[in-house]
Amino acid sequence: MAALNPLSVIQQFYVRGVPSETIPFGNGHIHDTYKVLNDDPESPDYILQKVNHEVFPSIAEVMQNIERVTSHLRQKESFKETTLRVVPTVDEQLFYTNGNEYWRVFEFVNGGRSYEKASTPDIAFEAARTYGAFLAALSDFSVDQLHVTIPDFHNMMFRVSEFEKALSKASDQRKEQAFGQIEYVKKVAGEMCELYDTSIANDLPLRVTHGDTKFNNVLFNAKGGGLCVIDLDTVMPGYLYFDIGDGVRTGVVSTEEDEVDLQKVQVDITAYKAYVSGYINATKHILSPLEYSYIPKAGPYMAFIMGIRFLTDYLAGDVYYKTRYQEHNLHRARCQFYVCDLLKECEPAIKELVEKREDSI
Ligand code: ADP
Ligand code: GN1
Ligand code: MG
Repeated sequence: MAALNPLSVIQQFYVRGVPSETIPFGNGHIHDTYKVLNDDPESPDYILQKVNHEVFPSIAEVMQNIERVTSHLRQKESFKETTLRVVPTVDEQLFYTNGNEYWRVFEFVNGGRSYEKASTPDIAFEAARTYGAFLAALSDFSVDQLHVTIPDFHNMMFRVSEFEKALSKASDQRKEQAFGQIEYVKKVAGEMCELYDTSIANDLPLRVTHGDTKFNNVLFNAKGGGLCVIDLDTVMPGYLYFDIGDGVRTGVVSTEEDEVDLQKVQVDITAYKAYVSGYINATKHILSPLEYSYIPKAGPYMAFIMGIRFLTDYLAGDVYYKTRYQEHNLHRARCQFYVCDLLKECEPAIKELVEKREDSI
């Protein structure tokens, strides 16, 4: 079946004005994203996405979750104007499919821009405050209303077992290339699984989490204020430390997540503290003492889980993430394991910060 043309797909949606051009947009690893320009200045631009059906087996469930969560948020005064808006199809569906491709449209958040990382501590604070406010605003939304769009997404035991499966089937060449990273997993996986285990054993509250709080999934306004949280495909029941950790590993580190020159990879501890402070600022009215105690380990946990996912994909032959070259997933894994170690070194400083904050409430 021939691939659909984005400009013809947009006609399937209930859009206003005169959509005239589609431009590939953003740095996502999963979907194909386009900005749709509108020739009518009175009508909005749009975001059009060809959704990855391999990664998300049920697009209907993904879209139902997004619709439920955004409708809930819009009932709250401070989220009315700043919540992602799904544009339905002309026949009032949440997505369009020809049976082979799956497409959806959002209103473009005007004036919204994303950052790959925190350029200043204020930006770190704001991103975290925005994600924290999102989580807090969903604390009165029952997790039972959500479909689990990717089961066991941040379950470390599951990720380790997927890694072991991929390792047992990997080519000798890929195993040799990844020798150092495989050894790293063998060394660190135990303590990471234990952390996940204790969250279950300790009954850490299951919350409605975003699930993919990469720094670039928050849009900012021109003054550097957090505006809107995007990329809601993985809003699922989860632990709060998943959301804090993903923001930390992407936002307060000096390089992209796939940096090859590890000497360039550094943690900005001031931005790190600002990130944690911003998150606590927005969530302190709902945080339990036990949740506070997991915050210092959130960054290392999420860096490790991303590292093991990238490594698993490398060993499996690059079947999940978009890659630009053959060793891309390996370089991502290598960088994330390095970040994991750097973030572990920061644990005492973050623990001290968290304990002080907790005392002051
Ligand atoms: P992926 O899951 O592939 O990361 P995203 O949904 O995060 O896809 O979209 C990719 C990029 O497109 C984002 O990083 C952001 O820059 C931009 N984007 C997505 N949705 C919007 C929106 N509603 N308004 C403005 N920009 C958006
Ligand atoms: C993917 O879609 P994007 O690029 O925001 C992935 C995340 C990873 C991230 C790593 C559904 O996120 O879990 O953290 O890449 N999303 C999915 O960059 O797997
Ligand atoms: Mg994204």
